[in-house]
Amino acid sequence: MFIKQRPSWSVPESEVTPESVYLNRRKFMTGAIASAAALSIPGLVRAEDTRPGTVLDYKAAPQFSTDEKPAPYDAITTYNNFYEFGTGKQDPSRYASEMSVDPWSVEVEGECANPGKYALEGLLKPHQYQERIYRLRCVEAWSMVIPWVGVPLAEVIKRLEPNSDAKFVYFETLNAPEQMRGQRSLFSTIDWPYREGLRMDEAMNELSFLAVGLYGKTLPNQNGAPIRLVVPWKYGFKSIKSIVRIRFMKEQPKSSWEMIAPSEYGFYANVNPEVDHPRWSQKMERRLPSGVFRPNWIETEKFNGYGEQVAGLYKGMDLSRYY
Ligand SMILES: Nc1nc2c(c(=O)[nH]1)N[C@H]1C(S)=C(S)[C@@H](COP(=O)(O)O)O[C@H]1N2
Ligand SMILES: [Mo]
Repeated sequence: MFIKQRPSWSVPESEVTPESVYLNRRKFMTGAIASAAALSIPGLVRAEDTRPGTVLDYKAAPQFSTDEKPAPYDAITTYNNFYEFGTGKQDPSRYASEMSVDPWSVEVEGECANPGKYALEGLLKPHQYQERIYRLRCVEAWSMVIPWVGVPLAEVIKRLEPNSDAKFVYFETLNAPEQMRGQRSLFSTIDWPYREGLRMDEAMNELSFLAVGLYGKTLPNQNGAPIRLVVPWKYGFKSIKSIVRIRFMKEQPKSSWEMIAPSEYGFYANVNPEVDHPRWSQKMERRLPSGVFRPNWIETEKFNGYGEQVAGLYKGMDLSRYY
């Protein structure tokens, strides 16, 4: 299911934002050239160098990337939802360093030919990393543009060889109360571990992505290190972080937010401005960091603007019923 033509939301490589152009070119600079560049643009280089994480080797995937300007690194890494570390937007950046992400393994189970415990490196090794600049639209009506690095979920799934009974893929986040203070909280509404799932054809869609990095380096813990899902046409809560389990299933799994409030957060959770959340409108969104104030709100697009790629998955389904 690969795109032959450039979709409407993509841009030629020459037009991507200055920062990602810079980050991509950086990979081809060596020795003297790099230090000359460092001298001429010290601010930019210094800002880049202070970012934690390991530099990743990746190819830009402009055919899967928006031309909208990515949010600054600081916004992406200090305004987060990761309830394992608390419900405040700053809690994950404060406390996610208490989680240990190396070594990391992922348990693969259920309806497939290759179950087992995979070291993260083994799961990812055969794949070439891509950079994809996606919009992320939270159900709370804020959004950001984020330059992810990772691999298409479909590529990883193919190697695990799901059988014909595998109709859904289920994911689980790390369950480690000693490392995750939100899991120790008496006020937590989530029945840990955090769980999510996709229908098999959604998981195999070319947009479904397993991210291991952002802005060219390994993911900060607060963004779901070392491996998290990104499904850009669905509300952000589907994009489960810090994955330790992948299970192929016959039956539709229950996701965490669906377990808490099925009338507010459904299994499908496709971004849809026509269907309001029971407690607020989904017509507009606050694109961060600039969109905080009402005059700067923007209109939310159906499927978060990715309808060309995914609308076909839902033919014949009444999307107002499958929130
Ligand atoms: N394990 C886990 N994954 C999670 C969450 C969470 O609380 N726990 N929050 C979700 C929500 S509501 C959103 S909007 C996105 C936010 O991703 P970001 O913080 O990297 O922007 O992560 C999703 N993945
Ligand atoms: Mo969210």
